Amino acid sequence: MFLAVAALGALGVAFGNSIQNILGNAFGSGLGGLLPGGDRFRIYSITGSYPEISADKFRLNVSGLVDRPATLTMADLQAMPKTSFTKAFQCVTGWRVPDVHWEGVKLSDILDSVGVQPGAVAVGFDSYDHADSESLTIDQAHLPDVIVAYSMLGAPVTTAHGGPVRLYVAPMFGYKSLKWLSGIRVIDKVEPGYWEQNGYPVNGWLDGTTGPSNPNPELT
Ligand SMILES: Nc1nc2c(c(=O)[nH]1)N[C@H]1C(S)=C(S)[C@@H](COP(=O)(O)O)O[C@H]1N2
Ligand SMILES: [Mo]
Repeated sequence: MFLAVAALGALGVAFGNSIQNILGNAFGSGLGGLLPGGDRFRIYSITGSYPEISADKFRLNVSGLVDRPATLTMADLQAMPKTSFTKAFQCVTGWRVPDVHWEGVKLSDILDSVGVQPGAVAVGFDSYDHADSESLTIDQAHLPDVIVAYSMLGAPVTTAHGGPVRLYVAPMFGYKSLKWLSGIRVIDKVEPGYWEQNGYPVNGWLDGTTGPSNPNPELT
């Protein structure tokens, strides 16, 4: 198990080094269809290991430019209105898993519950891995298919997939869907995360456009 995880970690580092090539290939080849080995998840961890957080110990810190900072437990999340839908998961490198069932809480419901203050421009996300991070503009964060997910594939999100809780940003490539979510910070500017610092677009829309607003709402 340790070796397998370490090997995956090395893969992640290799991706980081040649990320421009991968991007070029993925965008140049019509994303998906032509690439080998479709329809299954690859497990990514840039650290080469998984943070093990039990559902009991899990806490989600919501802070920054909000009226009521909060520390949410799993029970708190499950008590909030549940959103569920079936949508594909697509990595920018070409693999794609269709018809994944997702359950969780809309990020916008969490933001509404804490009260976003004037001056908020973006939302930053932290991971229990202390390595990856992400952010979205405040408009992107309010899209109805951007969720804080506690279930995927019909079961609680596994540790490998970023459980107990991961982000799922349906209209964007997989790298935006931060695993092992530990914190949500309402902030005054977009903060490019690990994958963006290595060359992926900050606005990771599935159709490859790179502007801040959703070019193609019906695509997802
Ligand atoms: N914390 C963390 N989140 C992450 C990653 C990662 O390495 N670490 N990889 C991203 C990338 S590039 C993809 S495609 C998906 C992969 O999700 P999976 O490992 O559940 O297949 O997770 C995203 N979220
Ligand atoms: Mo990815």
